[in-house]
Amino acid sequence: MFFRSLTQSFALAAASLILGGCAASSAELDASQEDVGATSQAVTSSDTVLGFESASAWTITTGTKTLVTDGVDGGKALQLANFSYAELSSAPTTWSETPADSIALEFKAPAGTSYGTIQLVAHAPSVGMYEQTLGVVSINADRTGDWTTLIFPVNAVNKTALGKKPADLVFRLRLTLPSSSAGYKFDRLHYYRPANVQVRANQADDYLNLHVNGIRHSVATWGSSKLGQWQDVSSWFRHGINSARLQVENGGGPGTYEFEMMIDGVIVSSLSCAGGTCLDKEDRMIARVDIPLPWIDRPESIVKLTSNGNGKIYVNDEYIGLSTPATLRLPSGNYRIGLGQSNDTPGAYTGKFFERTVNVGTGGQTVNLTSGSALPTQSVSKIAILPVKNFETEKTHEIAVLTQPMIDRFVARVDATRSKVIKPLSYGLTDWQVTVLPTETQITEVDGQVLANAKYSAIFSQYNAVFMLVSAHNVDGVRIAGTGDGAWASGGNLIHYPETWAMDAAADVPMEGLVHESLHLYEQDKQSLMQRYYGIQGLHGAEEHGYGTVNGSWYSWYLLFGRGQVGEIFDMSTAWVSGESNFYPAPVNSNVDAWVGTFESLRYGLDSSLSQ
Ligand SMILES: [Ca+2]
Ligand SMILES: [Ca+2]
Ligand SMILES: [Zn+2]
Repeated sequence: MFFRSLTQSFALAAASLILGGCAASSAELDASQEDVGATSQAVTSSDTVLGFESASAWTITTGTKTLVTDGVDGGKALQLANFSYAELSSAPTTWSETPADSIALEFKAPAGTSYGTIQLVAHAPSVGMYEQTLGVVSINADRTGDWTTLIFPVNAVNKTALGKKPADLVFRLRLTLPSSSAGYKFDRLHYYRPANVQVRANQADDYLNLHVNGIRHSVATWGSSKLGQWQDVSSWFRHGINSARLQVENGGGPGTYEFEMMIDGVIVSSLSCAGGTCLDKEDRMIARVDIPLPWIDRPESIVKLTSNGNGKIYVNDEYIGLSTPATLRLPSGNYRIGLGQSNDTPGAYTGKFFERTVNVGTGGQTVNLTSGSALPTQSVSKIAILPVKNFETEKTHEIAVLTQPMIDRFVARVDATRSKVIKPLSYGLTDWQVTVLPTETQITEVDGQVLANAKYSAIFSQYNAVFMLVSAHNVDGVRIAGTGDGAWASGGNLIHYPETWAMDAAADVPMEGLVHESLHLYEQDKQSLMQRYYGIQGLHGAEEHGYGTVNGSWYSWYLLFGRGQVGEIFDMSTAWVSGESNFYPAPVNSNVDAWVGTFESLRYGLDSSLSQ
């Protein structure tokens, strides 16, 4: 195809020059190559002309013409500067490709270019095409700062003429643009044919995702009805060369996958764990494979994201590793684009979240993510506090006795934890509605179960979670050995919490232990309801992700984990060995394979069936 033949012909030209003993730099090679081409053939190769690989393949009426390396393919693009109206004409060429209904030109204007028009004209007298205007495309500031695709229609008459493959084909670009010393760039004039991309997973054990240009898409999960089905995923891809990375994560038990990708009916990738290419481990990424893709044509738009005050960008509930202001190129389609803004000063956390539903078309658009109000609370989880007056542990059978001051302190600190940590950590998207249940007289722990009593059988249909408060002191106020040193979360709906962890600070101080256990509820919820991977070791994965030296408290880790902003790379999965401490040395924030954490679960609340 065009892309490949261009590279080959260019490489051959460069090699012949080196044989001739020319010790030129790469910049000089281009000029020399043009001389060779100009003397040896009257018709310049269409790869050279249409690929803008040679400055001499195009002539200009005015302005400054430079060959630059900021191109979209073939290594070079043509840059034109210092003109306000100019006509850029190609050397006569022959174009052997079968015509399509439109022709695309890749174009890049300096950021902020406020107006302009680009007209494409084709001229080939041998087939009766005389100065045929194919179309005019307008430029505005939204459509600047990155490459954009200008599309010109080819009518039936011109299509027939071009189909005769004339040897005297000349293209002219008539440019009306603000005079710029930075210049405008042109590359890859080509027939535009939107591609159809499909994927299929025959096996997914457990989460098989395709990350396209840094945005995660689920192909299939264990047991999903998508297994074995071809899915049209054309809308995941933007124009040009896409970065596509297959990632498979294994929750438990065996882990494997089988994946195929097809472009326009041709299989371009067929991958599986065969041959031991999967990491045979649980609770981590077991495969990460970059899939090299050919150039494809797809509708897309430059999308400039701005905000009043910067913030972290989310696409469809997933952090994408970027902050505003940012310029993205997104495939056409509908997106929920979010922005998280926060003050992360310890003890004074704040957080708010903005979101816009954006219909991405073609060309360019600017979206101010803070133009509306921050989102109100999205989910309120119903929490019951169950104080247990007399608690008999399985271990010692001694009775731990809870006092009213213990209950009061816990209730106050639950509220401080809610308002000062959980709410800002979720960017204000989640809240708790807390009910203090009548104090239970006595609970005896049986097989670790604390709510086995029949009277509690319906409690989880009324509350999303129960925080059970138990004492660690006997009736005389003496600490019972071996109790009160730990809290635990189970089943995504129960936290067992010791009074000792409430009595260690004032009533208005959040409880770090409760933040931890609450995040366990959210991650358990996320795993079971949302079928999502939330990172190596989940909430306990701080060290595995390089956060081994958090100063003073784990709050900074909890903020990242709760907001889905923990950077994970495949190397962390290979480095981490369960039960050992050869953890990843430092956090990773660039070239991240997956941003993990429990943002979605916090946003939508515990057990969505109850909280909506
Ligand atoms: Ca090029
Ligand atoms: Ca598995
Ligand atoms: Zn834990």
